[in-house]
Amino acid sequence: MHTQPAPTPTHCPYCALQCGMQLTPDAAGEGVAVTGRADFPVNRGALCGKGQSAAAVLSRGVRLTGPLVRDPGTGRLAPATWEAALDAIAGGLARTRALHGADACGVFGGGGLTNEKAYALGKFARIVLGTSQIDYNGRFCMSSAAAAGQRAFGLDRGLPFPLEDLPRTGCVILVGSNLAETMPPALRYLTELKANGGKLIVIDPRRTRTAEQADLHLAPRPGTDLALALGMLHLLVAEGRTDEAYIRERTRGWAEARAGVMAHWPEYVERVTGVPVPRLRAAVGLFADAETAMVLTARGPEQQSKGTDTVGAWINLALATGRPGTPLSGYGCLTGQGNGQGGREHGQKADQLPGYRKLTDPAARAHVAEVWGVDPAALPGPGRSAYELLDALGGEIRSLLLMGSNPVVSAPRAAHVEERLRSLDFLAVADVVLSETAELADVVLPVTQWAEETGTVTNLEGRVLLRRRAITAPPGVRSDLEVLHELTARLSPGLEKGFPVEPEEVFDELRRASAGGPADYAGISYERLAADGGEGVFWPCPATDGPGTPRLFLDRFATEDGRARFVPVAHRAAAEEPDAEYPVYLTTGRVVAQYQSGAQTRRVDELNKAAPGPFVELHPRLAARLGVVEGDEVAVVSRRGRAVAPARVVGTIRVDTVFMPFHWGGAGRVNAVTNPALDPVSRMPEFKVCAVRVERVG
Ligand SMILES: Nc1nc2c(c(=O)[nH]1)N[C@H]1C(S)=C(S)[C@@H](COP(=O)(O)OP(=O)(O)OC[C@H]3O[C@@H](n4cnc5c(=O)[nH]c(N)nc54)[C@H](O)[C@@H]3O)O[C@H]1N2
Ligand SMILES: Nc1nc2c(c(=O)[nH]1)N[C@H]1C(S)=C(S)[C@@H](COP(=O)(O)OP(=O)(O)OC[C@H]3O[C@@H](n4cnc5c(=O)[nH]c(N)nc54)[C@H](O)[C@@H]3O)O[C@H]1N2
Ligand code: SF4
Ligand SMILES: [Mo]
Repeated sequence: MHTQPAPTPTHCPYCALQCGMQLTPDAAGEGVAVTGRADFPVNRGALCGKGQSAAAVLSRGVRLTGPLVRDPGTGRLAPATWEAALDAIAGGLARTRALHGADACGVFGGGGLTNEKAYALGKFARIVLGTSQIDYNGRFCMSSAAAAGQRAFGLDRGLPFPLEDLPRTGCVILVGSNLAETMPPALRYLTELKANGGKLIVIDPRRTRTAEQADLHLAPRPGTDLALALGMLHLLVAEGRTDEAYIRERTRGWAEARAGVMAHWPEYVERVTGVPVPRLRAAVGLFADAETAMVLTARGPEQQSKGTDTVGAWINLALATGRPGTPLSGYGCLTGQGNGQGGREHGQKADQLPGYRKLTDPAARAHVAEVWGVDPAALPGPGRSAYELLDALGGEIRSLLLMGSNPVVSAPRAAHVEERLRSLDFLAVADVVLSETAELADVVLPVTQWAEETGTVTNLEGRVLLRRRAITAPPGVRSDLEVLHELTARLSPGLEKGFPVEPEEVFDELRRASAGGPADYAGISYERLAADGGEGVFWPCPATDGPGTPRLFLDRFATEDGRARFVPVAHRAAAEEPDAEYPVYLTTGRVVAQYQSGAQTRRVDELNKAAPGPFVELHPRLAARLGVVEGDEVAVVSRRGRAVAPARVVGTIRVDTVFMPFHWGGAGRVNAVTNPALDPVSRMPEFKVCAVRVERVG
């Protein structure tokens, strides 16, 4: 087997920080040693335990090494050849299309896929299958922040500034981010902020490891961030601390937004959020006193059925104090998945074409159709959002191709989603491991992993990075790009030339497709990414001889008139509030040692040792009321289902709230309980708040 002798600089397979790492192949050429790359500015050599142990998933014991096809006799998945597996998928999709029409074929992608894969997957859905029914797990992730950013600034890029700006600002409000556990190397930026005299405010119903770093921690009821932001804005107005010159010169819509906060008296906001008035005032003081300041949101305020308006309210607060588009200040969203940013720009989203273009925009359709060599009229329109697509499986959607997600564990109302997946005529899953979702498939394709393939990803700062192949994949494994090429050759012979298997060729086409769009990659080439010292290039970057754009909006916003928009928003209750039958709030999230649905990290011994299984975090007073002590098995029950896990009794959570991580399937699957109520704009499900009953088991 051929291996590259020298260490290869690349990036982590997991979260959106995309820490730089160095891979050194072992003697057998089957594994790699991982070390942090000190020359990469985002992590400067630091890695969390997941990144450190990522190579374990490359080993043969835990990964898929050959295709599997369900045997009609035994009903079990059995080894098959690639030819047989690809023929079966092409046959399944073609049958569905012939019987029920193109829109009966669904495609589901992921924010972990490289830009090249996300691009090819969207193109495959639209021009090979001809279906409008494609969406991806990023809908569950940052779609509310993306929608709010579009509305306010005319553009969505997670952070409009590099992380290196963070320690030099005066005050950071971190809304619903537990980055000490979800992006550990980024904690350094907060430590440096404080060392420089900057203030940190953390807003989270739990006193997390991140909140422990804060100068001020506010612990609102889950789902009430919108009222909290309006309450802070009310106080700013009342105290005359808004930036009127900035508002006049750089924004529109202030009068209406201002009128909307007048009813949000501090005492009212205290009643809604549970945050005492003096603490609300203290937060306003810290934020308004700071010369420069940032508001950063993550999944806490975003994964709500009003996530778009909630982020809108935080953006309004930032705008009213003159922050966005000024140095060392602004609003940003901490994107989550490895390619959460790029994954939302290049066409695997239901309403979108590459370059962050809109599928409904005739000029965008014409541009992309020309690059793809098809008639613009042949491009389907927008399809269903992720949860709606999963909910339609077995109904209007009869066959599904899934690449890069494990919705049996990660989708809201997961037992229902699992039942929908089982009711399909045909399910194909491409994955690196046999995930809970792959277990349900008719055909499973084993694909190459990060260390075995080259591709680009765009991190949470909008920094486009080159991930390089360091080792050769095992023989039975092929890349996602090869899968799409082979399926195209079977479904639409001739079109496969438009689906090259070389990532660089795909990227060069992506550059042309994105040229002139909001997320313009035209000036970014593999050559440039390899030669730039590995620091990456920030989009938009229209010209090969021009720089990228680390800082957005300094001169103007991306709206037609260059001004940001205040959007008037009003607080509303969560889709499901506690009542006599279901008296407690459930919120959900992550722990440091597991990643997402756990499909990859639950296969790594040292991570399992650190985080062996699910748990229910509850306050000692709630525990006492329920007669529960540490370690007791408790059931968390909602109108949709139940999850059972041991109790963790902690003083760091609100008395009215329990918390569960979502990394496990089986009896402890918290998504059996969560509410699929959707945000009307972003179609984001309400992962962060629903009403439950907690019971001692046995
Ligand atoms: N270890 C680890 N790291 C990861 C991931 C992982 O699975 N594991 N996933 C990656 C991905 S894809 C993502 S999206 C990011 C997510 O990163 P984060 O957003 O930091 O992660 P979460 O734990 O989902 O949520 C953050 C916090 O929101 C709080 N919260 C709950 N409800 C509310 C609410 O109503 N309001 C507010 N203000 N806060 C609330 C929770 O208590 C939690 O501490 O992490 C990335 N990094
Ligand atoms: N209750 C609750 N539920 C949540 C959340 C929450 O906070 N609370 N957060 C939501 C969020 S933010 C997210 S992002 C989702 C994530 O949830 P999922 O979409 O399930 O994400 P992963 O577990 O990362 O699944 C990725 C799958 O793709 C595989 N894979 C990895 N790389 C590749 C590749 O290159 N090609 C292919 N073909 N497969 C690959 C992995 O092995 C894994 O099986 O979960 C959401 N669900
Ligand atoms: S913080 Fe994220 S990118 Fe960095 S090593 Fe950990 S999982 Fe990988
Ligand atoms: Mo995410």
